[in-house]
Amino acid sequence: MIVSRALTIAGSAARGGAGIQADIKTFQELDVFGTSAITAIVAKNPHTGQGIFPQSVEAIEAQIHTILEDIGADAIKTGMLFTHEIIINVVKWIQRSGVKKIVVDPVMIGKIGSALLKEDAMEAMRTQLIPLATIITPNMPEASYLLDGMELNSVEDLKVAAKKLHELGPRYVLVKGGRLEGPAIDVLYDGEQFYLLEAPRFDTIHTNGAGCTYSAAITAGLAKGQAVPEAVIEAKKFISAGIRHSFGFKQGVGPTYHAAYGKYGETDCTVTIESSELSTNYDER
Ligand code: PXL
Repeated sequence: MIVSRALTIAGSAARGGAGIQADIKTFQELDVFGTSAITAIVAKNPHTGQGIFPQSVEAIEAQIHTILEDIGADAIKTGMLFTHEIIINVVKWIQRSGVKKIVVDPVMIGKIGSALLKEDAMEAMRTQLIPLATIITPNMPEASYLLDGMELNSVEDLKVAAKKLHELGPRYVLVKGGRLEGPAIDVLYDGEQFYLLEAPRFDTIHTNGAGCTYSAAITAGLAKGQAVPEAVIEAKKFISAGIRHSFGFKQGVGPTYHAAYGKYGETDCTVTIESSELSTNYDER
């Protein structure tokens, strides 16, 4: 039997909805064997208030080495990397691995505003990791941060941002419009055309880990041999079902429901393809 394999290099979110935990649940739901290298542990100590516990480069290297030696990977996803040192090492290990399907979720800030990337790590993310990516999956604040504070207020702005981010070197860019009003529209760009992915907006605060889950679903699709647009379209359905059926537990922002797509399916997503030539030329703005 052949089972596709995906490796996530990301933070552990002890609450179970985001980070490594979201990735592994998503891989499992999509029938991909998941492995993980934990870069940092995110959980709040009640006595000291410390909320992020980075792992040593040795510990991260040990995990990646063991996984690649014993299991291998058809696709790799990166999530929270936190420091400059971790990023430059992850870049080196990815290059050495020979794995070609790389999903970079440029995690910077959590839903409740916690900094998941140090400021001095930004440049290595932009100039070293992002150029290696098959696809990057920024949300609007992350896209804006990567583009020196560019304001994003509309789907047209998402397209402009996707074009500019494509110049950093990834093969595809997915800018997620979750923070706009109206339907949940994301823009996928491959250098020639835009794919506008539209799903209904659900009225819930429980979206912890939505970005992690979405990019993990893309990674699972790529691991299974899907083309990038196909993987992104299925991932959009996966996360849309997850948000449609999301829930809260005792307190705080609850998780998306990782089993929802498998259990209930999702049909309410549409895709529109546009040539980038026909859309606004951002050089003239
Ligand atoms: O959703 C962003 C995110 C990514 N990675 C880890 C997190 C979070 C948010 O909670 O904890 C480890």
